[in-house]
Amino acid sequence: MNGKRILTVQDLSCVGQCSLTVALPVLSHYGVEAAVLPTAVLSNHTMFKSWSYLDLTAEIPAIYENWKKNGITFSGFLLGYLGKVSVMELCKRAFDEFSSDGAPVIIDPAFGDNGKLYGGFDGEYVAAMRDLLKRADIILPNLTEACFLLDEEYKTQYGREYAEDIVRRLYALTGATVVLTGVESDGLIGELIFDGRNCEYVLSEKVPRFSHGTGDIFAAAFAARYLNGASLPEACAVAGGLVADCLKATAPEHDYGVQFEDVLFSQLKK
Ligand code: PXL
Repeated sequence: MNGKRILTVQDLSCVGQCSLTVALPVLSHYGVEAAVLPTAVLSNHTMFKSWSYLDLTAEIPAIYENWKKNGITFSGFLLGYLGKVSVMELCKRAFDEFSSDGAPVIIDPAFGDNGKLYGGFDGEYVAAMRDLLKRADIILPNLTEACFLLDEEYKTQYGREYAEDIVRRLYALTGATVVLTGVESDGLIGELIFDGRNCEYVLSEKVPRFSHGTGDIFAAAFAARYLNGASLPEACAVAGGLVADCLKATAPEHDYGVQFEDVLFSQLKK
């Protein structure tokens, strides 16, 4: 173990195989110590018919006060579903106060999919996220989030020119390296990386299935591999491969997340 400790900031959905319930096992499995800042506790994620929501913003200053007293710092940050604008301001404080040298800030905007915002989010949330992303080193939007961030029309049919224009504009907006996820090209699916100089695609076979939580799995595996020294394309390939394997392993009738557990377990046995 090389001693990397990442702080992941996202909600705890008690049921739903998303956010912290996937980030924790995946980060650990791929070799980094996972520390958490839970932003909210939900009964289940917001793709279910109903959900309860306990906002934890009020607790965060006390958590920070004690991290300060205990001299705690982090070698990286991974932000996912934050839930409230108030949490975003506190995230900026965390970057200022708890970064060890060179700690990358990786942000998945995690506010929408399939052309729509998740339940409970609106234009104000998107605007605040636009601002927060300026603090990131790497951002991991899907195409839906990219379009909301850029006020761009969401398309399901597009060419490489459209995707490359999107990543260039996101880079101009945020100054962060852009890893656009769920990009489809030539019948394949994967990521388009833009680091301010070159566009690079990391594509593989498309598993013909959609599921919630795949973005969270991708982000956790990507962040862990990147923090442990993988290049951006290598981290994308590992994370994208994991998502594909999880989709394949998920029973057809299982409709709220991916059954990633057997996939991780079988990797351990190798
Ligand atoms: O997987 C993204 C996500 C995370 N957390 C909550 C969600 C969702 C997607 O719907 O509702 C609470």
